[in-house]
Amino acid sequence: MQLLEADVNPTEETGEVMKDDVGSAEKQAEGDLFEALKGFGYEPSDEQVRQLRSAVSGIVNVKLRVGVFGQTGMGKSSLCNALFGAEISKVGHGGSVTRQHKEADVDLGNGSGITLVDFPGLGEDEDRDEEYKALYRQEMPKMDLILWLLAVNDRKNKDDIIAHDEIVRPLAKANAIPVIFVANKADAAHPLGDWNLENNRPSARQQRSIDAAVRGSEDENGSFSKGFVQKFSVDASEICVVSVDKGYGLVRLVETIVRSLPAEKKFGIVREAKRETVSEEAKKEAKEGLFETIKREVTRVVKEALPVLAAAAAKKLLDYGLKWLTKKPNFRI
Ligand SMILES: Nc1nc2c(ncn2[C@@H]2O[C@H](COP(=O)(O)OP(=O)(O)OP(=O)(O)O)[C@@H](O)[C@H]2O)c(=O)[nH]1
Ligand SMILES: [Mg+2]
Repeated sequence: MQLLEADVNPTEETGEVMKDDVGSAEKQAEGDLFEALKGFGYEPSDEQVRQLRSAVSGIVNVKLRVGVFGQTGMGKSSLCNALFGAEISKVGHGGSVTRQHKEADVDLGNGSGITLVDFPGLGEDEDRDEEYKALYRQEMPKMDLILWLLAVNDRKNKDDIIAHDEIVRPLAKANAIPVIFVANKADAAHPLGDWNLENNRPSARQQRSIDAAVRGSEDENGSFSKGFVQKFSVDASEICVVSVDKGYGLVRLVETIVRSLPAEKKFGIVREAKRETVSEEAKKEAKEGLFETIKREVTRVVKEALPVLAAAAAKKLLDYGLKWLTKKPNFRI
């Protein structure tokens, strides 16, 4: 029988083979992969087994580092809580709580999980700006993703623009790190108290203020005030409007994050994000990313493997239910 690559659809629903031994996820994955290869009549050599083992370990133990930038009070801590259920640092009640860069791990065992890194904003304490810039230069290139917190009701972005133009944009570009702007506090957009409670979204009037903050606005004399799009020279599609308080826009934010990450990292976010923030679309994209990654690794190690064999092995592996990758009981993508 000839297998065509087009026949292998990674997102097709398949039979469920759930295995309960969450702790030995890596062993399980390995076993499944070898079994899958053997199933197609391929017997990997000892060296290939060793390399596949290390490839599987890399995939299973993917651990993302997420850098969270933003001025004090923009909602960095609140967002991390809302997305990952993790304390990056204490949520502030007036004044700055984040005095230095902090790390918080959401670790689900086996060294997997996510590391959230809190970067203090410039301008908070001018004596420390140079110190903070040095910290950005040193730590930022280690990140897999940058989330940049802004607030739609705060258009004084001078210090953020400096940090972005001088340091973050060039380093992000050089290291291919996606930067996603999160325009928070949609519920606090003008006019205050106008939130559409019925549909949990901004009212039409608030939406106009939000659009002005994001895309810029012209006053009656024709003078233009820049929005985030012009200030940070980004496309409006790279800006996610949210209200962490209201749980608004988080699903779209997770979709945007997943879309922006390379194939091998997409799954790391979907696995760690709270379930209510992960859409079917995000899961599908993460699963496809996983499929591509396994296929790529099998092809790299088993050089003589035909693409159809690699694809079939990857598909077979995904068929096992992915429990070894999710490490969350009852979690399915
Ligand atoms: N109205 C409104 N307030 C919010 C929202 N998200 C966060 N806040 C409030 O903004 C304040 C600051 O939030 P934090 O999450 O502590 O902000 P932070 O960026 O971590 O601040 P630092 O730790 O000081 O750098 C808190 O009082 C939050 O409750 C939101 O979506 N809407
Ligand atoms: Mg904080």
